[in-house]
Amino acid sequence: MKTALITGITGQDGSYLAELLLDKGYKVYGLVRRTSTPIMVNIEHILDKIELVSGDLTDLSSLIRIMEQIQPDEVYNLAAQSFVGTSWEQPILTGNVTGLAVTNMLEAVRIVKPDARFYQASSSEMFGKVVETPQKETTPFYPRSPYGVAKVYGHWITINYRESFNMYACSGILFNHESPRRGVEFVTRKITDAVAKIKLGLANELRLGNLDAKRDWGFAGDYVKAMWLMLQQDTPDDYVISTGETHTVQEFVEIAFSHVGLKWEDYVVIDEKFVRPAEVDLLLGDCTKAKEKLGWQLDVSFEQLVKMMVDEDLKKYKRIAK
Ligand code: NDP
Ligand code: GDR
Repeated sequence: MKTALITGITGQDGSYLAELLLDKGYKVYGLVRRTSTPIMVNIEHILDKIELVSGDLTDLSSLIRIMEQIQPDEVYNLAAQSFVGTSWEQPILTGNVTGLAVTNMLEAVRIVKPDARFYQASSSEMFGKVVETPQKETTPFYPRSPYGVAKVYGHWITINYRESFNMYACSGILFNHESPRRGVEFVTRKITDAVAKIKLGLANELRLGNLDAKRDWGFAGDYVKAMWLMLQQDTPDDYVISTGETHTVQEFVEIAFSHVGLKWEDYVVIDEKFVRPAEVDLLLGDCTKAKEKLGWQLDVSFEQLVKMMVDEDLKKYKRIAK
């Protein structure tokens, strides 16, 4: 039986990855940080099948202790301050957790279990300002937020440990991926949550920022399969994971509202508060390498994703109303 450690297990991706690894017969450990009120909503249904270990990405001693205890075959580093908007409000924390702490994880692996395979959650935010489209593994980075800058650090330190210490370390450059488990501050879930509330008479408007931004949005359940595949190859490498389609925030809004028979123009209000100091205008990924070398493929389309998220939020609010 293989053993895996997932950091960020309480998040969207951590929960889907834990399910995938359990299905494959892994013993799954999840790193969780201490909070006054633990929020386990994404992993509640698998709590009896996984083991949680207490630590923090910024605390190397806790990571070393955990690595010694678990001796994992695979380490998936998904933990991060992952919200781009917050990265302007907390740039130093974001730099510490999303950037520098990747070195803590790599050091813990190098010191305790150097033959463990390591996955780093890199991001299309590293591409930032449009230099080339579609964006692929060789496209130069031009990050546009403290979050993007921190991810570039995490990306390169992962490559550096691979090259310096011959570690099996991979970086997945994942484009936006969403699901009903997405945090409600991210635009997709913010939209589907509001659409459900409006439909059920629980809200009457949705305040958004830039509707023109374009994103390459996929389904998180499809993307965690690529993480696993990256750690099963003969040699470690970096891969772009994307759908190869781009859509504006407005298109997402249109589909979500029309799915419940409403006109978006009647409810959406533009609020400058949600416009960012610097924007990433266009993300569109070319994942040819992942398709060819990993045999990775998508199952859920953009339209299916939007509808799935709206339907789940509708179900949630109907349940609460009962
Ligand atoms: P989430 O925000 O849903 O999850 C982030 C996780 O990190 C949570 O489990 C959180 O724990 C944990 N975490 C935050 N700070 C610390 C810390 N100091 N120590 C330990 N754990 C911590 O993110 P996603 O699941 O969406 O994304 C997973 C990873 O992939 C992130 O690194 C993200 O930046 C990256 N990524 C995501 C993309 C996407 O579209 N979803 C695209 C590209 C990259 P807690 O519950 O305690 O807050
Ligand atoms: P992003 O995701 O920044 O791409 O990062 P987010 O959903 O926050 O924003 C997407 C786009 O929507 C625009 N937007 C708004 N965004 C939010 N959150 N709220 C709004 O009201 C709003 N109105 C318009 C944004 O300006 C932006 O252009 C996500 C995260 O998961 C990162 O961790 C990950 O690395 C990248 O995707 C790839």
